[in-house]
Amino acid sequence: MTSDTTHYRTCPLCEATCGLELTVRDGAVLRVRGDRDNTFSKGFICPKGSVLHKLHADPDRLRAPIVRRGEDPETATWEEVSWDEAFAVVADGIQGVIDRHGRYAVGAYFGNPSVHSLGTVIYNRVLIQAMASPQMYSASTVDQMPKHVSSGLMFGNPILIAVPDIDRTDHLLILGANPYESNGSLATAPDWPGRMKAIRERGGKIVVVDPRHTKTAANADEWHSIRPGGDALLLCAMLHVLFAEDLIDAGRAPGMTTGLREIADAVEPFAPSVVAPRIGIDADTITRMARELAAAPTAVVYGRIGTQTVGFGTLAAWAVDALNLVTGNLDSPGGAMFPLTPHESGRGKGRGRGFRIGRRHSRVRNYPEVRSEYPVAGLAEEITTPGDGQIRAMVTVGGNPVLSTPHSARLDVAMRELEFMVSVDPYLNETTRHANVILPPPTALERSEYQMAFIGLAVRNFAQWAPPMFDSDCLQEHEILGRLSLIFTGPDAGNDPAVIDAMLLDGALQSAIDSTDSPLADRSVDELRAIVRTNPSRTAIDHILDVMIRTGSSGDWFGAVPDGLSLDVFEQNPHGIDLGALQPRLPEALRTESGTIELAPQIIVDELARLATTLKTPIDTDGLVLISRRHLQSNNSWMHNVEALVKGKVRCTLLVHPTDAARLSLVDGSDAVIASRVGSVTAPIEVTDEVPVGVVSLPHGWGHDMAGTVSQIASRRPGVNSNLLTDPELLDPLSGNAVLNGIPVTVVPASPQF
Ligand SMILES: Nc1nc2c(c(=O)[nH]1)N[C@H]1C(S)=C(S)[C@@H](COP(=O)(O)OP(=O)(O)OC[C@H]3O[C@@H](n4cnc5c(=O)[nH]c(N)nc54)[C@H](O)[C@@H]3O)O[C@H]1N2
Ligand SMILES: Nc1nc2c(c(=O)[nH]1)N[C@H]1C(S)=C(S)[C@@H](COP(=O)(O)OP(=O)(O)OC[C@H]3O[C@@H](n4cnc5c(=O)[nH]c(N)nc54)[C@H](O)[C@@H]3O)O[C@H]1N2
Ligand code: SF4
Ligand SMILES: [Mo]
Repeated sequence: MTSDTTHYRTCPLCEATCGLELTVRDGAVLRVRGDRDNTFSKGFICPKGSVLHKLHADPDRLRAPIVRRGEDPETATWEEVSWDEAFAVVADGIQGVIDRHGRYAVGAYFGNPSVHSLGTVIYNRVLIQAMASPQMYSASTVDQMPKHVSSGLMFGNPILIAVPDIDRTDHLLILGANPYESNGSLATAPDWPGRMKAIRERGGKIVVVDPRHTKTAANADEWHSIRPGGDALLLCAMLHVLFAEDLIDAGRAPGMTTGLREIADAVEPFAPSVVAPRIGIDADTITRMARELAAAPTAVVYGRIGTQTVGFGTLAAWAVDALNLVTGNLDSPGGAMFPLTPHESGRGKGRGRGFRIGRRHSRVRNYPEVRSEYPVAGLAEEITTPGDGQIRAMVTVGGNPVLSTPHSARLDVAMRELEFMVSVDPYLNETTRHANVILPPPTALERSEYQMAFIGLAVRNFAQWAPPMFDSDCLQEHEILGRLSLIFTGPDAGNDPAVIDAMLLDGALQSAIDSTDSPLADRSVDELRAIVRTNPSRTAIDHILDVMIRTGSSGDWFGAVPDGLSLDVFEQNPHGIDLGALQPRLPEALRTESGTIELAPQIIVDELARLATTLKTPIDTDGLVLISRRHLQSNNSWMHNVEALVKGKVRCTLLVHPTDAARLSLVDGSDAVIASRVGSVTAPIEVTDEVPVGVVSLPHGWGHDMAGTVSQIASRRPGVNSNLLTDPELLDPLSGNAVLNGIPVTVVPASPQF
């Protein structure tokens, strides 16, 4: 007789952090359901979460390190090796490149899942430090970098991001986000649909700005189709209305804010009547949107990827917070608020060193550094352009830039030129086929789960931790990164990553002991380390997390605070711990030099002037532009190998408006060639009035027909890679973020229609 066991943990696949209930029988997961008792998600789950165990069981997933034999990634064979052998090959390869070309010749790319795994969130930093190379890249520059820059400039801290308090707001203005499919981003909330419904049920209003009539738009009170790339203009016009009509109410913020007057002047050129013809939303509507925002008891503007992956992305990200501020809704319930996690202290003096970009510049294109990274759109040319500092080796961690970054055909070719590459990844895919060695991490069921990055973006203060459910054949991801770090530190560092674990653990303890008014002032690192390590089943990463939580905002401070939190308390609360609604955190959380919210940093004022100059160019609404889209059953590029998620109707289609279809002789269901400045793809047409005239849409993350990859299911429905069309020379200059929306394209039938 076998008995089922039940396990609770957080789904790590997207930002929503849903609680899952997994039933295990005979060592295998029988069923995954939403955990009804989860204090945050209350049973919500999406189709991806319910197949988490299928990723675990996927026969194509790597379970041991593999080493490539053969030069050509399309025809190479791969050999399974032991972990020690794999690291020996990596050490040789990396050391060789460093000896020949210096350490700046080694670059790294960190992808999206590396932000969803506790091991990588903490140990990526160690690896980056050990590499000591300026050639750092990540998925941030095809995603949210504009928001980091605007937060950095305004609040002094690029990771202090204001999230919409959707559970308490009366008025939600959403731009460039489609949480009905994405389940939300930079606004962690399980069950966005349910929370949006609740806004309307309590008499609130939802307005959506999106070129496409998305499912989110269909569930709102109003939808306004905007021309791709138009959000900065729209938001500046709304600011213009508020200043012109004297509707400014800085709420809690007036004494904390500088730069209001400068912004009043800087938005002067953006009258709704001037902006309207450029964005496709009429002047009266713009004016009404601004007035309604000001009049609502509480209101919040929320802008996401559609507003940020465009040429004025940072300005749009800034304008979102500026509107929240000048309507009295920043740091205020029902507005945009700053989460407080249990793993950070939450204390602060309310000022700091501020935030800078451009402390150095990239080698080939002179792009400014942002958060110690360069734009991934420029990665290929850093590999192919000869000269000092040319990238000759790469490390990739949880990323698939050959599908996910602009003009990816060029990166695919560039990666062939590398002298060495190592990837930390569970799949042999479009990117990792270029690696010499692939080091697979454990699955989400084989590691501790704590969504460190995303609980810091949650619309409620909440956290959940769970231990591994299964043993792994793989090293834990922090051990993999630890050993990679030691390779960069040099042969003398040995190969036992326990040295790094101890350094991080002792460092965390020491800084807690040294913190102002620390209840631990008379305790020693040795004593506390011994306490943390008493539980033998926990890994090094759990020990570090335990210290962060015990000495964090709700911690037990090793007994000094009764009823405080520790990992033990999390273990006793498998459905997660609710820490209440978001609370005002300003001015303490500010890190600007002035100790104020800096509404008008010079960089922003200059960028507003640059935006104003676009008002003088002739209006060009001819031609087609391409935008991206997400589907509930995809997750960027890497979950198309699960049958349950890809079966049914083909999803990688080009959406075209009936008028454009008729004009261009495009027939629903037939193939068309879509071409941009940099490339072309052939995809099936889907005629729909979901997209407006002049706009076409392809999803990203497809194109699984490259030779040399292993994905039996994905390769049967490969789709096409939309990033063969995106242009690497189109960037948001302040953040280096790629432009992924509003790409000029032409579309013609694949075979002429007569
Ligand atoms: N199912 C699923 N969920 C996911 C992901 C996934 O791939 N699949 N990916 C995850 C990741 S990594 C992220 S970052 C998040 C992203 O989450 P979201 O930001 O919600 O992303 P999208 O669903 O792509 O929605 C972006 C919307 O912007 C619109 N848009 C395009 N151009 C413009 C423009 O110029 N202005 C405006 N106002 N709108 C525009 C698009 O039509 C689209 O509806 O989703 C996460 N969740
Ligand atoms: N045109 C267009 N392009 C886009 C977007 C768009 O909207 N339009 N969206 C962009 C956005 S928001 C993002 S975030 C990027 C994503 O870009 P990337 O992060 O580069 O790509 P992913 O598809 O998320 O690839 C994830 C990789 O991580 C691996 N992986 C999965 N789980 C783990 C794990 O636990 N550990 C490790 N080490 N690896 C793991 C997978 O096998 C896969 O190789 O794509 C961007 N590209
Ligand atoms: S919405 Fe996101 S976190 Fe929730 S089950 Fe789906 S993939 Fe997982
Ligand atoms: Mo993303």
